[in-house]
Amino acid sequence: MDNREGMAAAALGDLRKCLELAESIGNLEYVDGADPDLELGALYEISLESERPPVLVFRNIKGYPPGYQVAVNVRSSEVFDTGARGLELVQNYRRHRRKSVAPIPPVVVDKGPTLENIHEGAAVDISAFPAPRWHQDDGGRYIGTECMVITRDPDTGWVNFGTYRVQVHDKTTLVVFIEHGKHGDVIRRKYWAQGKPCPMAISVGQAPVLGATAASTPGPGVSEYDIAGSRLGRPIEVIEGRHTGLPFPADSELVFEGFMPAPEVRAEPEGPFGEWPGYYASSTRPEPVLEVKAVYHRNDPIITGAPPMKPTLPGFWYGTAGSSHIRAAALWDELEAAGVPGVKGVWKLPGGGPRFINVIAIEQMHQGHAKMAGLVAAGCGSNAYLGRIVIVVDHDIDITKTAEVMWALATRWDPKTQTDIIDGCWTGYIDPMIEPARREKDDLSNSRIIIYAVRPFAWKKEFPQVNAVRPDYADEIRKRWAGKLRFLNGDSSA
Ligand SMILES: Cc1cc2nc3c(=O)[nH]c(=O)nc-3n(C[C@H](O)[C@H](O)[C@H](O)COP(=O)(O)O)c2cc1C
Ligand SMILES: [Mn+2]
Repeated sequence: MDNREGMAAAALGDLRKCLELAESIGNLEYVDGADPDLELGALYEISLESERPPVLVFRNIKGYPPGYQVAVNVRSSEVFDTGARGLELVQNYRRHRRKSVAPIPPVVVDKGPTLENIHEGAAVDISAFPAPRWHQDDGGRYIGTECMVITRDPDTGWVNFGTYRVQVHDKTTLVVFIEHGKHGDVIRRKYWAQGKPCPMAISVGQAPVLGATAASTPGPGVSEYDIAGSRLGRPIEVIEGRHTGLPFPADSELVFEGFMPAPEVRAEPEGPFGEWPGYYASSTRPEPVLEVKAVYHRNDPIITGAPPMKPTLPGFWYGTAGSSHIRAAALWDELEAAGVPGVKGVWKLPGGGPRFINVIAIEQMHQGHAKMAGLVAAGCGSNAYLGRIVIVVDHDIDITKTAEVMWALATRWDPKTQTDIIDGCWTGYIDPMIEPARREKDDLSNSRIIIYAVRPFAWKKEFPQVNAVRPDYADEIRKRWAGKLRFLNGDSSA
């Protein structure tokens, strides 16, 4: 176990080390000669039919230098597998988050492998790097999926980074899709309000810890660099870009640096792009662009990829882009921070990806307790964007089993009296339920249902008993009959 934790820690802070370790345990497969136009993406999608696919490293990519690579399934690699599953895994993520209470800010260095190659001015050529067209109906090639889009708040100096998809437009232009209200959006608007373009740096290959923090939602003013540093227990080394002064990781594989003018000045079509809800909902819109002034890259750069796939794919729900366990951990923390007592578990039901279907198990302590949990879950920071359903259940329900949750709905929920519907909540273009006329007007909001599938507190004591063998008696019986009955073989409770 110690060994595994050592391996995970080493892999977290260094992409190349991570790939080396994955290969050493037989969890990495090289794919030679794939076409970045659809073939690479199809192989990735098929790999997600397994809950724990191997890391795939595409090299000798058709049309590119042999050493230029694309790596997928990195953060879901077995190198990070401590054996924990279900709520235990969610609890592990919560412990990681708690470690991050003391921030460790990054340190600026002036050397690093990212500086091995620098192209500026006429030498800038984005098309030199393999950018896959991931899905059949995508409108272009996406170089940024598991990436970090770095900006600095002009008022406070706060450095934020987030994962937002990045499409190749031409040799010097990238189109970036940031949903309204995300930190990168809030920050860029401040520059535009001053009549300036927003300075921006985008890393498209970096340590797994940075991909993980880029997709997480620490509050405004909190730098993801500080969180990543404390996850590692050491500061992230950064280099300040020549044109913007923005800090990017000194060991980034490939960084684009430049400026993003206001959309009134310049916007280019973005999308369509296959999205994690399982559709092409955001279609094509004009979006702001990054005009690239400098490209920095390591020799033989490795681009990390995590394009979204339909959330019914086991490997997607479990893995990098799905982040379901990580988002469940964030929601659990926020429920407790908001003062909700008795939370026994938080889960994201498969099919809803990391956001749509939230299940919370509570040990009911007083009347209104379930409502308290449901209302916080429907609106708190990590869960506010693109939610749909919150289900509160009693703690005897095993929320990691969909049938158990459905059973709670079937038997403890009176739809008329145990439901809240709330309108006007935060959603985005990728929500397939925004009707075309509203989408056109950028009128983006959706509604939420909160289902209280709990024994009504007022008559909880009179609620019919559950028809199931008591767990302690079941254990006793298993032991008594162990080895005497074939159907008990393989049972682990001996
Ligand atoms: C693989 C992946 C792709 C993502 N793509 C986008 C995107 O294109 N646009 C977006 O607004 N959010 C996207 N997200 C979600 C954001 O990364 C997430 O909301 C994050 O909290 C944003 O950082 P921020 O809170 O600093 O704004 C993506 C997440 C992942 C894991
Ligand atoms: Mn942020």
